[in-house]
Amino acid sequence: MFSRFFSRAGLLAFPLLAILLGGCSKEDLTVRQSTLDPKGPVAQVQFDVFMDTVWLVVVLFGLVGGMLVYAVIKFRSRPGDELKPAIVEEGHGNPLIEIGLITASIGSLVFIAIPTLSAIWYTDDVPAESVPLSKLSAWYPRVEGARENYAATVEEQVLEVDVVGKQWWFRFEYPQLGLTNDAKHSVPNELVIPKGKAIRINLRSEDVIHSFWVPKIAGKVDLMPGRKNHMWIQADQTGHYYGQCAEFCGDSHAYMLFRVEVLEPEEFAKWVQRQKADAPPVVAGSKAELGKALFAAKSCVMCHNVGGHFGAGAFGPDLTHLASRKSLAGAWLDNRDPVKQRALEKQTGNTEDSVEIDPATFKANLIKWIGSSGVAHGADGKLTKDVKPGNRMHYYKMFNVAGLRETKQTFTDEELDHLAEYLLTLK
Ligand code: HEC
Ligand SMILES: [Cu+2]
Repeated sequence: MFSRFFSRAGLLAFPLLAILLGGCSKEDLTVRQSTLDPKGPVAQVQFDVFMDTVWLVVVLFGLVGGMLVYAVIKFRSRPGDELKPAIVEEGHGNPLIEIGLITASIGSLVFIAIPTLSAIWYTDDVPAESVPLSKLSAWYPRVEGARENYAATVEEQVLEVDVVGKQWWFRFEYPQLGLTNDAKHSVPNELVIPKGKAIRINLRSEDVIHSFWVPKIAGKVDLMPGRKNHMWIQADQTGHYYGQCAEFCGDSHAYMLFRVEVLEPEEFAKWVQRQKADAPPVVAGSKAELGKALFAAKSCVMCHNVGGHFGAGAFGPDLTHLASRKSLAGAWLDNRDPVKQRALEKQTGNTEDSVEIDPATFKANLIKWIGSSGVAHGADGKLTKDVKPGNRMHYYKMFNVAGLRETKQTFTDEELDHLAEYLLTLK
């Protein structure tokens, strides 16, 4: 009875497998976060090591599987076997085969070890041969007296980016270019880099262990509290790339994403200038002006910096240029029109192509994010669902008049609307 059950289950397994494998279409192999579609030298080297291993394993599988099939056929039971003695003569093995197998195993290990070790050395730090073309003086002219200038002492260095992991978002700083958290010019969630240049990445964490991973460009190295790690990256195609924290780091780990925007070097220089600009003043009498007042009244200022408007907050992401970013809240919410974006990716077959930000989607995301404190808000009074469980904006414990309390805020629909209108002016 059981065997019949299993044979039926076996029959069922085939269509199930077919459905599962249906997910592996060619189109889906070039998805946004695919290590099989390298777009830079580090990812390429990592892909090559992977393929070396795959081919070796294919050969081993063929050899071992072939032997097995051969043995099964050659030594299958035949009529008359029952007359033969049940116990065959004991043997002591074949020394030639044993030595051969040991040598082949060592050979396979060495075959994998050589590319693996050389890849580990290659990916550790910017290789000397990449420095001449990538050092700052080679592509980012030093303009005496300009605000976006860098110090003469670093012109022989490649661009460095400090990546700081926080529960649950990434902060990027460019110390050589003056874009740092201390200078109130840090860049959250979207790393911007110039195309074709090797960049040194310094990794650290302000809380628990995280991991930096942009599958098409490079990965993964951990961000550790109390320890500095480093790696290097280079992207050889412009576009919008998708990254992810790759080390479990708590409740919202799965929502801790980030993006990488790869620009032509001239565009990158312009972007640096824009990052240093203050937010524009709000128009008098506008909804944005009401939103700005709410931003101060609702304690947003305690955690967020808005250059030129408010300057105290450093705990949460810098919002000075929020409205210029394609994603929100650790890149979990996308500020583009999802239908248009998907259509573009289908049309060009390239997930790095990106449509522009869609203001309506952006606004809806802002309202969803700010209002999602898990407490009642708005006219219907229903509990809202958390966009990111346990996130440090809605569940951060801080002192207020009543003692150590979680900062749960309630908002009316109108207040959310005004806050969103204000934030959308922060280009
Ligand atoms: C206790 C500190 C804290 C307070 C107060 C706070 N935030 Fe935040 N905010 C954060 C943190 C931390 C994040 C990042 C959360 C994440 O992505 O996991 C964040 C994220 C955001 C983001 C998304 C930023 C981005 O680049 O993706 C916006 C927008 C935002 N907050 C607006 C507000 C507004 C508006 C208020 C006031 C109603 C507010 N915040 C109050 C800490 C705070
Ligand atoms: Cu993480």
